Amino acid sequence: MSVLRVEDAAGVRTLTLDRPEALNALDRELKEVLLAAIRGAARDAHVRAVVLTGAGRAFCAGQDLREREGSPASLAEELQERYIPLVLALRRLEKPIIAAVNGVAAGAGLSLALACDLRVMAEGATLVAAFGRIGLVPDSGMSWFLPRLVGPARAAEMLMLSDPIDAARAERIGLADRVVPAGAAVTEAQALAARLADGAPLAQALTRRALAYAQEHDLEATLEFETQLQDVAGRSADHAEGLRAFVEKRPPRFTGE
Ligand code: T3D
Repeated sequence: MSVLRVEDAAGVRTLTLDRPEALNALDRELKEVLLAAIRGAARDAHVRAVVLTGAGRAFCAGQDLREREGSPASLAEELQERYIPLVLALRRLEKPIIAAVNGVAAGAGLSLALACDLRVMAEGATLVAAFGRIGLVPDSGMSWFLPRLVGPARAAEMLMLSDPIDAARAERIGLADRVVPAGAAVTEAQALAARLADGAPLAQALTRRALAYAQEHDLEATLEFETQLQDVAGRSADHAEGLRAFVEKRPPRFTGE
């Protein structure tokens, strides 16, 4: 039985972390299977958007602490070999990805949710930094994502206290894009992903690239980068189709070319 469920519908691939008995904690197998699945989604032209979620009552409780306890493996090695490739694969995926935070997201599980473009959160779900509680520092990109989303003071509070953030607060401070009733996070995320899957794939990929670039460059460099990307998008068949559809007053049919 796999620790990851993969389901496709209408251009949306849903990846479900499936170790509910351990709150979908990330053991070595799950990290490796998830990385392969993200790379598979990147290669598959039928996949136009991705939803990441967890089975049972949790999204993901981070590193599997039972696997870690008593293990002689170095944490740095685990990060370099498994967590960093996972976070970079999520960020470099040229397709929109939505985290359906159906339940608690803790430690590296929260990092995975933050690496996604959008987060749909269920009422009753919580976000917990968790690292400090077990004498660790933030990893898997948490100290990069969190201050960019909520500002440095709130990030410091979350990382230093590790208090659970409920869905209402998560929405207020910009960690959740939508809050939905318990049990509805996956269907809401899939509906949102289906809308994204109808968009122009090349434009979405380039938009993701533009946002990532802008996080690290000044306005002048970003204006130049946007111009280069627009040059590419402006030559695409999808842009021509978008213009035709506008003039003909009909919905566009984008192909990704
Ligand atoms: O180590 C490296 O390689 C470096 C990378 C580190 C990255 C990290 O993610 S470090 C942070 C690791 N995660 C945590 O510290 C979170 C640990 N879990 C919790 O704090 C709590 O479980 C939660 C706040 C997530 C949820 O609390 P609650 O009360 O809803 O559930 P629970 O009763 O604590 O857990 C339910 C079961 O899941 C329980 O198993 P049992 O007793 O029913 O057999 C518990 O042991 C298991 N579980 C929860 N989290 C983990 C886990 N099992 C393994 N690993 C976990 N992370």
